[in-house]
Amino acid sequence: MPIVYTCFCTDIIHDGHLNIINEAKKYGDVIVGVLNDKSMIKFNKFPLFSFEDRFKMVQKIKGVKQVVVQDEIMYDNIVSKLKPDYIIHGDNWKYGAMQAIRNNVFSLMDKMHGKVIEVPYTYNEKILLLDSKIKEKRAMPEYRRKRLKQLLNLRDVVKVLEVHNGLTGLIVEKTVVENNGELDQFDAMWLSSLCDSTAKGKPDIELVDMTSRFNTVNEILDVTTKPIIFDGDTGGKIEHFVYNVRTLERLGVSAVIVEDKIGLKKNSLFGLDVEQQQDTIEHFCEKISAAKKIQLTDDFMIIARIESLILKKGIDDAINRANSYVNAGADAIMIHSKEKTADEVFEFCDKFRINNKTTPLVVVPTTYNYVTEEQLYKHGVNIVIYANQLTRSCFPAMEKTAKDILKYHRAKEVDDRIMPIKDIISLIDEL
Ligand code: SPV
Ligand code: MG
Repeated sequence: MPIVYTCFCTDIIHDGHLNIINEAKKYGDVIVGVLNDKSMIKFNKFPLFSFEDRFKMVQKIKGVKQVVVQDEIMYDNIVSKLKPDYIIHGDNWKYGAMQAIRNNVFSLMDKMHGKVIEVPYTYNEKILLLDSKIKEKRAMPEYRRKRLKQLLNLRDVVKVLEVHNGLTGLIVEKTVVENNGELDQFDAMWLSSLCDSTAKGKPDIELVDMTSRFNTVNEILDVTTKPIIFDGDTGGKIEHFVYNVRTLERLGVSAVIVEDKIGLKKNSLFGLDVEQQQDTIEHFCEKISAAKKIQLTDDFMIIARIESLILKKGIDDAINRANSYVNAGADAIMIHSKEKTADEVFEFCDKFRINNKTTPLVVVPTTYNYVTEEQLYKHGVNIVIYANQLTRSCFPAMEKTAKDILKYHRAKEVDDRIMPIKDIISLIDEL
């Protein structure tokens, strides 16, 4: 019997999948691949259920002869292993980033003299409802909150991009690119205090109060499913910080990063140009322990941010602090630097990793932006935060538009470089 292969990348089986199986049966023995977790993530579909459960779910479908694991988004390995006569897929892969998969399958099957069957994607009320229910589930606090810890197990480097409102949240949520035959996307969102303040026209000095910051969080939670790392600045008074940790955890935020400074906080990128004071190790450890004590779930992370390199206190001070903060209960360490090279960050990470192989390391390569995620990974980094790039890209674009409308006394000249209204509307999902 000829072999008909299809791959499922789903948490639920609906009429659309059953339709594919029924079509597939007409051509031969049906083998279904279940995409593994690591690949599901690159596909922008964070699995709600374990791989084992998803595998069993497919095994139960009538008409499926065999279920296998597909461990790459692209089909090269699975095709060379199974040598299918047919590959069958819904025709929805003709659009967006999935076109890369379609091209890959067509070229592989061409070489093998196999055939690709495209079935019209089944859209009906029931399927749309199921899809949106799954999406809603991913947005629920109990699923979203633990996702950062899950990602740390699934990803070499967890990639995080700055957000400061619903729209930037949607960009992080939905942007998927094809690069060198791979699909990729951001894993999580960084709710930067710098960008949240800047969006409100305010300086980054803990002036925007927590009520306002939580409003931003809620705005983003409302339209996204990806995990949030909240920039908690200094955390303020310990007695206040614990309340804010409780709120963040309840909302479904995955982590708070709290920095070891006290007094009037200024943005770290000012370095020694402004007066900034580092907290004592003892007091900051107290802050970390108090937050860990108040936490209710195992999902939430308290990440301790070390400002020693910003304040030119040296690597040894940073390492000493990192070890103390981990002992006080910190779930991860963020090491910040405003140098143009990554040298001091690499040195810190290498030294830290001599005695600590497991505590996740977080970096923010704003000034040493030439460094790649892979280079950072080689030095033991687990989370890379692109902390302000969306704010910095929208500001000059908006300013130029404003200037040109003033210059030409009409909007025609700016139209070619701005987003068509139609595209804006399609970015926003309707319920
Ligand atoms: C932020 O994005 O608000 C940060 C990172 O805290 S930095 O601006 O580099 O201090
Ligand atoms: Mg900040």
